[in-house]
Amino acid sequence: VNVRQVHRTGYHFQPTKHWINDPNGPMYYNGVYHLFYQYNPKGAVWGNIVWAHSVSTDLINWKKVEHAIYPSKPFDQYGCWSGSATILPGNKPIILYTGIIDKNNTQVQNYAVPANLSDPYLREWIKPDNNPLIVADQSVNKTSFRDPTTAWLGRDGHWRIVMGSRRKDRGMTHMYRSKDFMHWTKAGHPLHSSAGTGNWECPDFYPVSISGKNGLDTSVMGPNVKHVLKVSLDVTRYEYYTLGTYLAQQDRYVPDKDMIDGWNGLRYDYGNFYASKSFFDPSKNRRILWGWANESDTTDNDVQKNWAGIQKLAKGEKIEIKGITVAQADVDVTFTFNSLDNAEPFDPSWDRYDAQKLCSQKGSTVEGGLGPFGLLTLASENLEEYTPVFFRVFKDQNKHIVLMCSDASRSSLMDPKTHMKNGNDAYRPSFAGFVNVDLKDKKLSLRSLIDNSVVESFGAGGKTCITSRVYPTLAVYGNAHLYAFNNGSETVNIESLNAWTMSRPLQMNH
Ligand code: DQQ
Repeated sequence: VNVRQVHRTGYHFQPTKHWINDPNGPMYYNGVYHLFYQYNPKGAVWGNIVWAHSVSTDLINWKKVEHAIYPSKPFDQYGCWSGSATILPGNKPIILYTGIIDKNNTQVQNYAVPANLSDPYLREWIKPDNNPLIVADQSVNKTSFRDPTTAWLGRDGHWRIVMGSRRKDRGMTHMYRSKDFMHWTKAGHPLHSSAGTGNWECPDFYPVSISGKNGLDTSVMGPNVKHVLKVSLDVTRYEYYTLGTYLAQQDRYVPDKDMIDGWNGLRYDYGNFYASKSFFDPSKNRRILWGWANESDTTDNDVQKNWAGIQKLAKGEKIEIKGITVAQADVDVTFTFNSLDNAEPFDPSWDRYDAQKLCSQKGSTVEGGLGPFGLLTLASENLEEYTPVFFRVFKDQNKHIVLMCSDASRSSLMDPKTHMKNGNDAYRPSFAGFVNVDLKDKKLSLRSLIDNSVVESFGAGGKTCITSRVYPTLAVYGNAHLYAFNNGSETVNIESLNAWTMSRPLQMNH
């Protein structure tokens, strides 16, 4: 076995070889899910970017088909960058993407359409001669003008899209409108902008229901609808989102009062997750989100183990979860505790927004009051390597603050200095987020999807998500261990714990 293959993901989407970055143009069309993605057909570093294409009927088993879009015309000869799909009336998919037209990275917006709508996989895409559709005018920074969104239809019957951009240091989404999808006019103002956030990439703008749990199609508006604007911040490589109101009359998006634009805003995922994009799946009335979990390293049918009864974890205890393949597993655990009295005080000098700093100071072995408790994933026999995912509860005047950490710093014995990524040490921070949860039922749940080099965790039913990429040397395959642990003085109970081995889909023909 090639040693590098031990870190291949089993059930997260990954091409069989070479570089992948942003998910592009995800859509559901006539019973088939399509995922396009930024891909280098020639190597394992960013470059030579094409839109690779895979299809699936269940989002688990994927089949790779021909590259959909690749540089071949003057309007994209230096690169085919990110973009989105829209299904036009008459059930006609269309892709908008960013073309790079010169060595200076000048960006234009192009479209592509399927050559044959009766091919169930839509293998071949055509880039008509009236491209590019949109070229930056004088008011637009033409090297920061990319990643068109899925279009939405206004009440006036005109389509709208936004592109990520900036004016100096102000991040913004330039908006364009069109009656026929072919002729686009720039709106007089951006849909939204925010000072000091730097360039915005991969914007995503969509409605969410405030009265139900179903996802909504992108053009839905109305009284029970709010909107989400998500952007990827080029400077920090973090994404954030706000929830707010789309003022359709003025064509402006206004974040809610308590929302924060920029680094301190809410994130879908507090770990390694970028350039995400969502789409509406009409077959299940849900909105599905794909994100890119960048490599951080250098250049049976499922067995279920159900635990009966309550397990107690006193301070310093850990119990091993056995009977499954823990290097490729889905673990769902609910912790309960009898009291919040032992929670450590939250020092007012700590930065309320810098969860990551707090986790780096208060790691899984630093004893606390209520917590740290959680899971030790991808652990080697003698704990030379492990990736702990855990909670720590603080008291702050009359409320509690819950911190969730996914600490990659002890994940691998590989020397981060000798295994450099782009000239930097391997990226192994202690990812972290605060969990906005009310602890009155004295319960915290944690679910982790462990996939050889991925640890993707959902705190409190997904209120806070953290994805880490880790590359253990000992804790691989059958040599990996999984534990539940507690290093706080307050005893915690495991109210329920379910763990499953995840199989590798039969057709990992990405
Ligand atoms: N990646 C693409 C760009 C996008 C960036 C290029 C985000 O279109 O802005 O591969 O990761």
